[in-house]
Amino acid sequence: MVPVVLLLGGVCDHSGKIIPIVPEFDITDSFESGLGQWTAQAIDLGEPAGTWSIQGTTEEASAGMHSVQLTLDNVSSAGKVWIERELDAAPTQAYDVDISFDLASADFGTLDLWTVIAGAYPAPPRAADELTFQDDTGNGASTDDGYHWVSKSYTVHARSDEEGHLSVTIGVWGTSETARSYYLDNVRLQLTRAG
Ligand SMILES: [Ca+2]
Repeated sequence: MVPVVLLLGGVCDHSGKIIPIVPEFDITDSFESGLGQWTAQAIDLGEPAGTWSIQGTTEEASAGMHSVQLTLDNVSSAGKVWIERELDAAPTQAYDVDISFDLASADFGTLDLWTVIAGAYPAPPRAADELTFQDDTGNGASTDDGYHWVSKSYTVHARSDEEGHLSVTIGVWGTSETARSYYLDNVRLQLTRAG
């Protein structure tokens, strides 16, 4: 019998028993040992380029003792910094990619917020029009009282290349000419084959 896909996220076998759909990849990273399998990337830094850094830190953490700090002196008002991880997936396979993480931001209110980057691609993005931009970096506070952790969760769709390459990015797009730092922690990537 052909399995019937249920809205609850499972399939029925011939006896009617529900078999949960298990993601092909279920990756968590709390950065307790630095960047691990993630690499640091930056583009559109201006001329001369604004300084930036991406590194492990104990200044902030939402899980454990460590997180990743993203810092950008955004002299171009267009800089983008992100961490990137390449996965070894099935060749030319479409995936639903759930990307969730905690973001510590000092951006309060509703004005002059930066923009979150979160996406998945067959080849690592190296230009602004190849990136996926999400919502803003606001921390939910109405006054300037330092960093707050915000939980972020996005679902994107991507197809791996012929060799199974699939890259995931998480970062920020600097949309104003200021210098800022953000922190990432508690990343979870879940990839499920799309039909
Ligand atoms: Ca951590």
